[in-house]
Amino acid sequence: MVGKSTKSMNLVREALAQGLYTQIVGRRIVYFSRVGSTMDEAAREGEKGSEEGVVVVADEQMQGRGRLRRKWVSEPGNLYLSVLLRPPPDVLSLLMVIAGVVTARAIRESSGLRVRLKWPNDVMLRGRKVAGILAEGVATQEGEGYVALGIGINVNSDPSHLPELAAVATSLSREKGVPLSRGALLRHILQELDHLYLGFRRGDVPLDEWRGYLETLGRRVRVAFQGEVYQGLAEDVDARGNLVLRREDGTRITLPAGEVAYLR
Ligand code: BT5
Repeated sequence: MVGKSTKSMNLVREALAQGLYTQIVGRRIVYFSRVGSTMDEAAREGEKGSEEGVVVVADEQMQGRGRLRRKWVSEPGNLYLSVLLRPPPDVLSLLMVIAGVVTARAIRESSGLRVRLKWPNDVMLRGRKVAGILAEGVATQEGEGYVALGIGINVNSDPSHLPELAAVATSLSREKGVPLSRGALLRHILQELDHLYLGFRRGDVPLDEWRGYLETLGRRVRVAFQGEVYQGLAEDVDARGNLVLRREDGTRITLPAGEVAYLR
């Protein structure tokens, strides 16, 4: 069952036009034409005890964010959403796996474009970042913790007019050459997320599909993590989504997160 949103708006109306077939994700959709960050709004829903599956979507964010307080440029024309989930504790890295697969599938289904993933959370199209994923969790002793799972996708507005993003960012429409429907993309995201999240609650994680999207594997990389820099071959990911790095001296290290730079 999908609840009705409280305001009328094109993006959500378009997403729901053909029906939304989900059990959890999108039970309720909260829409903002402009918001600080959908992450904060999803967290607000989490704090007030809302059921999981609430989706917060915005046309524009004034304080869109990435990891480590970095900025996520959030102009109108793109898709910004956060989903409130209440998974078991300690699964943030697995939710990143799910969100990566969801994003890759939804982009392909709605545009035909095939993205790759740069471990852990960058969604890449022809070597440039087209989307980002962010999971923020709050654990409580009473077991009422929650996760806000955020996805930002450059759909019709290409942030590469900004000097700092010119070389590294792109949008779906720029790569496709035509404007794309944000509503259709949103619908695919919600349906794929619902499907994979239901599977996840039964213990299924689409690790092999995720591996297949990961452009990072098999490459020589430098990874910055918590003030240290590690260098080596990105050999594999383990069952929790951690990166397995084989260092030049042959030893292996497993990294749960970090900033990857490719080496030649
Ligand atoms: C991410 O962080 O990639 C996660 C981005 C998550 C954004 C969504 S939008 C909906 C929800 N609400 C929020 O406030 N956030 C989530 P990170 O790996 O830290 O990447 C951030 C870096 O990506 C920045 O430092 C820039 O270099 C680059 N960047 C910023 N805006 C971009 C954009 N629109 N497109 C491509 N790259 C961008």
